[in-house]
Amino acid sequence: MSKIILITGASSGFGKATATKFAAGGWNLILTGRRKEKLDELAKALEASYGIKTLCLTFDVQDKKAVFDNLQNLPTEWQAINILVNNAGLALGRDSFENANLEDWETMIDTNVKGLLYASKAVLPMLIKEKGHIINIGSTAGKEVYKDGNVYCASKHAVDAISKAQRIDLLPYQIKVTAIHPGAADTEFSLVRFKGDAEKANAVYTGYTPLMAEDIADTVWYVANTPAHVCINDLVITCVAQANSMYLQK
Ligand code: NDP
Ligand code: 8X3
Repeated sequence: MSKIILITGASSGFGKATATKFAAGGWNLILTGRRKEKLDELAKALEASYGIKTLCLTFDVQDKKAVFDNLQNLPTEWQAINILVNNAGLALGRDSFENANLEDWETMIDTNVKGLLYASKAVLPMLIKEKGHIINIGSTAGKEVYKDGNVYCASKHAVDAISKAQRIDLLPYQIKVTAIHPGAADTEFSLVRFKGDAEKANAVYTGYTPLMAEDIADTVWYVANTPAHVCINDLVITCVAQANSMYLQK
């Protein structure tokens, strides 16, 4: 029987590439995000190409009720979830502490931290049953704080801490918990961060070869396919031009 992976934030970037990678490997997919058309389009294409099954769920991970209503009322055939990828997330703005926007801060905390907690809690009983795997997408921003990164960095440090906590507290259930921390990757991330300013967003990725979404999908695939007794706990991945959050050679 095909295995099931649930990916939050599957409508673009890492989530979309991960969905494609796992579909090619014969997995059935639960795809979530806010943009229904993007999810439906992806699901249709992957079903046609790989003959797998998909379930698209449209909700905002900031909305606690919506997360639990959707994930705790899955059709029976979708409840045996083997992997949860907590990927939905964003940065908003890149401003110094005194200039940063409070609403941006709240959205980042509500999405990157609270959304990840809600999804993990909602899916946990199913993961326990399957002895499953939680894969949290952190960031190099969760390893070192960089200038004007303040609350985005804090939210990803929280992802790092929550991943460690999950690994400890869920030990009795033999659940694997992996945190993947990517550096700069060319997705819609910077377009969202700079609120649609394509020039600013493109500038983030010029002058070097950044990671691509597929690099992270390959990494998710790798950590998901280790032997049953092996858990990759924590993995930092950058392009060759980047050493960490602060050093990038253009
Ligand atoms: P994208 O902007 O391409 O994708 C983000 C995904 O998250 C989209 O599918 C979006 O779907 C979803 N999402 C955002 N907010 C919400 C929300 N409130 N509710 C539900 N879904 C949401 O960026 P990436 O693929 O790059 O980002 C994926 C993850 O990787 C994020 O957690 C990001 O912080 C992290 N990351 C990114 C790096 C990069 O340089 N690109 C590096 C390190 C980490 P929709 O808009 O349809 O809701
Ligand atoms: C995304 C990478 O460097 O913009 O997490 O923080 S960075």
